[in-house]
Amino acid sequence: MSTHAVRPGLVHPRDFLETDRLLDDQERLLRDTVRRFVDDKVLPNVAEWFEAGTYPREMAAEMGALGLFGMHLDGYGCAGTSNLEYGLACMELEAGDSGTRSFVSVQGSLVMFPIWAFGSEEQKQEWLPRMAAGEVIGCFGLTEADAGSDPGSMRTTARRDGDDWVLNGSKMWITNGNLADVAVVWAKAEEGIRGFVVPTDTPGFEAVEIHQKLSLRASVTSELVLNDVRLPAGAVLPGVVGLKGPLSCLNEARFGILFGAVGAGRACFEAALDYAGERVMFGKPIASFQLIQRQLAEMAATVNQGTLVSYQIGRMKDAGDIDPAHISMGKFANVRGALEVARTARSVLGANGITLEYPVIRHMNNLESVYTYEGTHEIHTLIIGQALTGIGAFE
Ligand code: TGC
Ligand code: FAD
Repeated sequence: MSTHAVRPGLVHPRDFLETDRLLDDQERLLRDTVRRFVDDKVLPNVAEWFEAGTYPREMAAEMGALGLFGMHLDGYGCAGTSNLEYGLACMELEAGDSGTRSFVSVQGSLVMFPIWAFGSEEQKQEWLPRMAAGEVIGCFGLTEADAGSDPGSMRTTARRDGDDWVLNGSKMWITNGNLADVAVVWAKAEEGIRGFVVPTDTPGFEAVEIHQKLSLRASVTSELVLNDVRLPAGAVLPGVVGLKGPLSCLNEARFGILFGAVGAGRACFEAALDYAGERVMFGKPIASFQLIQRQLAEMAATVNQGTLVSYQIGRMKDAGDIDPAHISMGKFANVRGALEVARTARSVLGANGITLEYPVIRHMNNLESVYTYEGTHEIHTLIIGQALTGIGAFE
């Protein structure tokens, strides 16, 4: 029996499909707490950081106090939230700026996660509680100048010398490299790729900041140079050998990114919606023109679709029922969608769309990096293609 419940006037423009209803009270509380943090601590300052090309180290303690680092891990000072809650936090952080979400992704998913999953008890005790608190900052060195999409072709080596390990090589495009106290570095040993926990004050380790970026400017990016970096036997992550080590970390970070991108897209859509209502041209708000309404409708649909995709992938990960290709599908669809939304919103804002007074071009430029890092759009296309056909087309 039909309930005849379809009535006009029920739409909330900022949550068209009532995705809020899909969350429980605890999830909404966490999301709202992170949203307030972003409103208070990120949004008032981020244009300045972006223009200066810096990220303040003090933010680490603030985010640590909020329990944002390694938040979906258990024990060792970590908050032990669900995966969906971690995703919701990323969504809010990236609605502020991709650089802030990146900071949290790298710290929690790329540095704490491998220590938590593959580290010795000593490594966990030594690093995780201080990283969770934001007292110690980490970075993750996988990519090299000539080994980006194909990290298996890395040239950085790890050689045994008695009980010690000696690392040589370099890593490129490393988020937080110059801020980090510790680096998880992946290197080729005789038995295969191994992960090493490297204090950044170890002799032979150098971080060189990369300048002149026009994307992710409110985030520090560096080259790491490893010149005969001598480490004790206890520096190697004992629990994993091979490329699956770093790739498992990427699953965690890509999961956060597929939520985060929706946050950035949502911020752009909301800026465009507000602007269209206020901006008067030809004697009317531009929101009254059909072409602008079409752009708003496209953006709203993309943001709502992305939110639904995120929540579904979050629930799948919490159920322990997820393949890396599911995460790739989310990253592929949501980052592409967010970039389309950002470019559309930029156009709705006209000339105002190119300044840092509004968040839109900052998000748009950031999303160009998000499209490339953590597996380029093309690499995720191929991961999905392989899952669909059973045929790998990477080479
Ligand atoms: P392939 O032969 O397919 O696999 C090698 C081994 O790894 C296993 N594996 C995975 N394990 C866990 N999670 C995954 N997602 C996995 N994908 C593959 C696989 O089963 C195999 O295990 P085993 O036991 O048989 O040895 O590897 P391939 O060399 O053909 O590469 C596949 C490819 C291209 C998909 C992979 O290399 C890739 O994902 N490339 C993209 C590299 C990338 O994403 N780099 C990101 C660097 S970090 C970063 O960008 C941080 S940005 C800052 C921020 O997050 O904000
Ligand atoms: P390439 O691999 O050279 O790709 C160039 C182009 O070729 C892309 O369009 C790509 O999709 C395409 N391509 C490559 N292979 C194929 C193929 N088989 N089929 C079809 N097309 C293909 N890395 C880290 O390890 N740690 C970090 O903290 C980190 N932070 C980053 C921060 C920023 C701001 C940026 C921009 C990057 C960061 N990266 C980091 C590096 C990032 O992961 C790499 O840039 C990314 O994996 C792509 O590698 P690449 O830039 O060498 O591009």
